[in-house]
Amino acid sequence: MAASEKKIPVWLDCDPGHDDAVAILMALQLPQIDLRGISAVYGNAALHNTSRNAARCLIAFGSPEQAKSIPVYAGAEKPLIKLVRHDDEIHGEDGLGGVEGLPAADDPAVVAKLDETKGKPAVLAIADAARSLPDGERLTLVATGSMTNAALFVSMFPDLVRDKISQVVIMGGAEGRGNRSPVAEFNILLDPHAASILFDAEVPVVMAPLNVTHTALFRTHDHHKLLVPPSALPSLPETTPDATANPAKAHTPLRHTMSTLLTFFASTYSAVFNFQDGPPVHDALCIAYLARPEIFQGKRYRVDVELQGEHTTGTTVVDLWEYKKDELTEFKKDPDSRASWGRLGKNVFVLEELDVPEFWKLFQQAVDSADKVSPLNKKAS
Ligand SMILES: [Ca+2]
Repeated sequence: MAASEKKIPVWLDCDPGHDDAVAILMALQLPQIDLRGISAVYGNAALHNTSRNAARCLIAFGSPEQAKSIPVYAGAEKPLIKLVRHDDEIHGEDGLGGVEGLPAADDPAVVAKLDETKGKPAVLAIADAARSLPDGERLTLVATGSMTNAALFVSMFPDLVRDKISQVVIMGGAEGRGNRSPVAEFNILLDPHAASILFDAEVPVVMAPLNVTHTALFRTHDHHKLLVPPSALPSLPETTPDATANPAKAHTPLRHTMSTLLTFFASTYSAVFNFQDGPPVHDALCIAYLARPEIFQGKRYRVDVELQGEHTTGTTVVDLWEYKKDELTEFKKDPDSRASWGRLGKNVFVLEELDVPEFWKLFQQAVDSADKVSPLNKKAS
């Protein structure tokens, strides 16, 4: 990226979560991204866990300057209408099960980080971050948990969304498959009403669905490169013996932490979903899409969320065959207008393919960068 190119101002709304943690690391370290703030939402674990986990990841994966300047807010603790649920089975009870080396949830630095923003709702903070940008600049909102905070934000600030939000990039949904029901994906299933509100807001929404996130598997050779970067061991071959059978010692404490994070995630994905080749790092794709959109392919569709199905609540109904095209009057009028992304338009750009090796290059680049600034590495020296 040329020095003259502008970084993309980003707000990350998340529910860390192992894959959210990877997204946080990439958002902090990729040079294309200017992370302005993080908000947490209930989801993979309860809000008091996900908000602390967001602060733990910020402090561990960012530079000391980033840990100081980037705020962390606690957002919604429950869905708009449905009862709250969490996902201990995949992420452990506190949302970051099995991860070694992070600051503890009650570490004074973590507690202090959340005390800074106590009492201010996350949606107001997102609004302030958007408003604070100079004329002509817009904030990108990334949502990698349930869409509750995002739905509240677009409902409360429609003018600001039109004028100061460039797009909302989410991990969630699927074309025809599910992971927490036969056809519903977890983030949408948690709060389908919120997803529906967000999708019909007059702002471009980009969706990274299971169909594409399930291609970004953290495989053995990626694990080897994480443990020992090729720059430290130039002769490391592409295909090495099974890392899980005989793991190399991590080159740095940060790499050890990321290795334990992805190993735990691999074990639950293997146990629950029978993923044998490695866990998919769903949420990280949103950050990769912002940094390098050209490594993705996708298409704009009408997407509705099933709110009342007996077997299908939370399904993202992607109109692949354009059955609804006659109803999409705003899209027909002007497909470049903000209204064409709303209730009467093709409302979601759905990512469908990813250049997976290029994605993992971005991940390794972010880890290389984190290695230089992470306080985890300083503690050990
Ligand atoms: Ca997540």
